[in-house]
Amino acid sequence: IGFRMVALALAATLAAAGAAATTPAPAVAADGSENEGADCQVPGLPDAGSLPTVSRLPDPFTKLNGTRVTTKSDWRCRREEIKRLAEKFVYGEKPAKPSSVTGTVSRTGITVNVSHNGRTASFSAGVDLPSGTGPFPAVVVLGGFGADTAAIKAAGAAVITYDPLAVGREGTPRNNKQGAFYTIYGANSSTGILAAWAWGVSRIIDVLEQSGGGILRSDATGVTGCSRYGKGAFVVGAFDQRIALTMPIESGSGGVAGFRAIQGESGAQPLSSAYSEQPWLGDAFGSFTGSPARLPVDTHSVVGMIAPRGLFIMDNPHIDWLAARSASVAALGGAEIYKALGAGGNITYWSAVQDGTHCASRSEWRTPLQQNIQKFLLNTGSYTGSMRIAANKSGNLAEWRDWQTPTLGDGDGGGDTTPPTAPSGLAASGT
Ligand code: MCU
Repeated sequence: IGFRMVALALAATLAAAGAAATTPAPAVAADGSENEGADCQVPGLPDAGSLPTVSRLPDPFTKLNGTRVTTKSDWRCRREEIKRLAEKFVYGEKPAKPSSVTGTVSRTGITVNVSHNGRTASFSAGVDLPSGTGPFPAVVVLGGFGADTAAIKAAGAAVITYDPLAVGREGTPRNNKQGAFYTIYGANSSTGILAAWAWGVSRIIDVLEQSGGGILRSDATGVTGCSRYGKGAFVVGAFDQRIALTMPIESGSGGVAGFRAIQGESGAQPLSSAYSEQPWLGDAFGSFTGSPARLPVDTHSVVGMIAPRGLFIMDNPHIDWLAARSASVAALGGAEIYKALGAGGNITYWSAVQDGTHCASRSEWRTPLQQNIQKFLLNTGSYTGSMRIAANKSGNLAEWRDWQTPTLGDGDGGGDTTPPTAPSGLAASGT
């Protein structure tokens, strides 16, 4: 194809985008940042010892000062509270961008060099481009199994092959954690390896942003992975608002599954097991494995950290250990946050699948996977998310909450008559 054809195709695309006033902006942070609430004034967090027991899902809409979120724009700083609580009690702190991040992007790979406080570390990732002319959106695939990379590429997105273990190793004791993250922040950091993996993906996006975007776009990144890497994909998406599409697969205990619900789900991996099997969760989570009802945040609120961005949760209802019923509770609870933000169509939960093999490639997911990529990474199509919950692992949200979902105004705090002033992006695309 010559330049002229590309130019014509581009012009046609732009014209189509201009004509379709309903075409949503990519669902990323309004300001394009990793964490847009970093400047929020958050009251002091509670101490672990003074947390009340709350047997149902804590109300995600009640702020630390006891008042409730009333407008969509209030969610920005409520999200920041949830982020800090989730760091303090569940995952450990995910530090902000280090003082120096450099690297390269080629058609086959990405290198990342980080230095901070006199310490340096490097890691790399693979790039596998789809056919066609770039620049391409990309899906970061954690680990080497369970993700349908052929379907991702056929949908028009590149695959970034990321080995999380280079950034946060498994098989280490909690007081001697290893990998690039711990080279920078110390082997006795209390941050768990899921947050370390998330930090690594954020540094890859930093490099994409600096690369000029000739090969891979930095404003259209997705993430996926299965099992332990599904736990990782969930945390990656929750902790970086530059991720437009989060797709955890069979993430189980320590992933999407609600911590409170796991306690009563027959056969589900107990929290004590997930905490001790690997240093996935932060060290502070150790005091909650027997009493998750003391946690001020549960995973429905972590789902809410992803809202209103694209979220496609895939689960396997055939293996009890994978805690799919508890994940459905978290997805249903988190979907209430999406609805309140006017983005109910941006979340999909799908556990109604035939094949019971762990991390199998499933034909049922191929089409919705591609539709999610089209909607959130390519900005095309008219996909609307939904709940496809396997009957044998279907949680009942009504049993898990005593709060109602508020009708949030569009305003900046001055009532619901003021139109939103955010430049782009935060605009809910599910309506
Ligand atoms: C679902 O993810 C984990 C699970 O939590 C572990 O108990 C098990 O050992 O491994 C699963 C996994 O990552 O399988 C690939």
